[in-house]
Amino acid sequence: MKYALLRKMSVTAFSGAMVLAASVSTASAEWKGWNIHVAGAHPSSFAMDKFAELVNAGTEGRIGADVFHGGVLGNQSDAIDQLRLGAIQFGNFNVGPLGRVVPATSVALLPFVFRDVGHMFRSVDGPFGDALSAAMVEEGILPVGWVGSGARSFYNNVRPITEPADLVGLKIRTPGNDLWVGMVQSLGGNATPMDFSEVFQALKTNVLDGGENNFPSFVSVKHHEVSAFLSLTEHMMLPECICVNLAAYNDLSDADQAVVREAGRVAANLHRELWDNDAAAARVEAEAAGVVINTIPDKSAFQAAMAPVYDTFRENNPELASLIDDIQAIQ
Ligand code: GTR
Repeated sequence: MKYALLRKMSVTAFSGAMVLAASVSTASAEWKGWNIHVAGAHPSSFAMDKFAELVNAGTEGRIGADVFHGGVLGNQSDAIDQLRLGAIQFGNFNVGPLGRVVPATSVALLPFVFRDVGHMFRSVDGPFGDALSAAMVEEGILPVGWVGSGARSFYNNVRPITEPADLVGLKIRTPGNDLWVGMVQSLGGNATPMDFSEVFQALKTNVLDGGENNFPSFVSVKHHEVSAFLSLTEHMMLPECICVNLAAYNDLSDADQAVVREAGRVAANLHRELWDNDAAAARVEAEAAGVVINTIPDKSAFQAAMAPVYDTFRENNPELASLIDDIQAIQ
């Protein structure tokens, strides 16, 4: 699917939102916010708090936004459903779990689809991000701020990973998305989909050998305390977004809609500003706890081993295949 078409979808969806906004209610609305990360210990948590703070102040109480940290409102997949149904009004999601309802977002989950974090930001801040936003709006999810989440790498309790063969037979946790499972399987790993909240205990009791994540997430939920090796495969650089229930947004006045969009922009910027320092500090903390970290200077063997994931994706989603080419063409 080409950007032009998706852009058109976006404009249509947004103009629909504008028409609905004509019937404005001034009653105060309670907005529940879902955050998977623990309070005060992850850039996403600070960004979500900032979003709620700005929405509350800017709407002068017409919205009462409250963030529920630590995934207490449910796992990510359920939270996405709840947001679409309007049981919660905002949340921060990553493209992986979103892929179940918005297949276009799974393009950003393909291993090594972004060359580096800068390439990911240029993609998400440009037409590719617009395309994802438009596809999400079609499903009742309005992104108001896109952020990054560094790079994800494998960690485990058996051996350092230096080549794909090192993953053979390891029981590796994945979030819920078939692409993630396929990626681990392409490396010979035993992929085990599991909710984020269950991974710590599963690592501790050796139900899992390992998982994969970025430094802030690895450390904020203490996986570094129950993992021996972290290998910098940096196989995924996932965009994440602060999202709002489209219907709740449509119920707002034009002025309050502007407050929500601006809060999303500021909160996303805060997340981007905090990320690098937080990731560096988390890495230091992991090393101090004894996690042995190894780099992988040449990742081409991993890229080659994961190539079948692309073939399967293109076969299953022919209408999305051009988005892969479009990302790869971005300099
Ligand atoms: C984190 C991400 C979460 C969630 C989690 C996981 O890095 O921010 O949205 O996807 O990883 O592994 O489940």
